[in-house]
Amino acid sequence: MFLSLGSWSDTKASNCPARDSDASHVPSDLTPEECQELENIRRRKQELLADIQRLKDEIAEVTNEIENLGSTEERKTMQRNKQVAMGRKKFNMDPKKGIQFLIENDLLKNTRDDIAQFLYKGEGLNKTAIGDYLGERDDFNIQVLHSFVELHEFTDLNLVQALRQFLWSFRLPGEAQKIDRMMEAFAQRYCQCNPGVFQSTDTCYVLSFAIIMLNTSLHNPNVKDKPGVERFIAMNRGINDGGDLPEELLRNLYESIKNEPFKIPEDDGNDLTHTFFNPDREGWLLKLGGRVKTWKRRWFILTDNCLYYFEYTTDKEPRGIIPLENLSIREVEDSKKPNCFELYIPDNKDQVIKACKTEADGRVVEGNHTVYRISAPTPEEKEEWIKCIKAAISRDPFYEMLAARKKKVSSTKRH
Ligand code: 4IP
Repeated sequence: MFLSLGSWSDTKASNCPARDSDASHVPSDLTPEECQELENIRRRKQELLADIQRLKDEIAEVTNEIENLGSTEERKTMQRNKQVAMGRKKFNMDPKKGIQFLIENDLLKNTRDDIAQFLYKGEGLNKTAIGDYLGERDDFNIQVLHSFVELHEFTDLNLVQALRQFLWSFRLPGEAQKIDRMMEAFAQRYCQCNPGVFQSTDTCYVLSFAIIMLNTSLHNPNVKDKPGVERFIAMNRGINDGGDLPEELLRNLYESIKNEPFKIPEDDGNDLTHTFFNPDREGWLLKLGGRVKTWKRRWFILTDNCLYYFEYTTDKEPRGIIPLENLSIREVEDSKKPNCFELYIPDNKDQVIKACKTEADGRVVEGNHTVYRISAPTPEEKEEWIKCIKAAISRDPFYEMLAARKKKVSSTKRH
């Protein structure tokens, strides 16, 4: 017999337990057995209802948990992104502190490879800051530098292509020691990826610089004397451990740079161009002629270990160029002009100083000076000029380093 749970309207048996709870729906003419069965059904119904309620509660609980879980994850991700952004900002202001912050907050693993990867991806990072971090002398930073360089793939790229990639991944710092370390690492990696192209890492290093300087000479508007390919080839004679590099290779590299200058990350005006061409000092000075002793007012620019002088500040071509290599500077008294100093060759008072000047007819000729006597407008300016020229003469570690390597690769005998 089937009884619809909600359709009982009466009950006959007053002792029927089903009546207690649902009296108005229990038919009155039920037998005790039917009544018992009804009671069982009623219990099952209640149990089922309880089960349904429990399930509903459980579903609600789980749904709630899922919802909470979602928002916690989201919150966590948001929090993490926020911290990463903060870490990047810190890195851009102070690379070491930024890295430390990211490590302390479990956003970056403290291993050379993870940090190198982070810098290589470079997302949101300032390329000057990357260059500063990679250029640090600290042992760990040097290890990171090597891991960073190893992330670059140079196989089958020519040296210019590899340099393009490398110099775009961060900004080469202005400091000579840093440049040296980074270019050394670059040269090692290039030679590792391209065995047999160069006799030694030093050759690759020296040629890399020859290319960087060529890039400056060809594309910096301040440089008037644009070297041709023959000069570039001549400049690089003997650098392959005493032997010459294949001319075709040099021609290709020259053409590549000529057609497309290096793209160097710019953000604070401290790029390679500035490293080589930022004037150390400039200003008006009086200069005494070499053979004909006339004083001329000239605009002097001290830069790139050279002293240039111009007739007017706006002149594009200098009247004269005095390379400061091997020269010394001293204060002198002059009967006609105040605040004088002289550039001279130490221990050789009769030798003419290596310099060039432009004649009135436009010809470029060698200078005739055994000394360059110069008068500054004030004693203070004299002091400043002497200080800056001394600094330019004595402290040029980068050129010294490069010269030393060049000497090394040029003097090595090939077997
Ligand atoms: C010239 O005198 C100028 O002083 C030149 O200076 C100087 O050349 C010449 O030296 C000197 O003869 P005049 O103009 O009176 O002829 P600038 O070139 O700045 O005009 P330097 O070598 O100093 O540039 P000598 O050595 O060429 O005589």
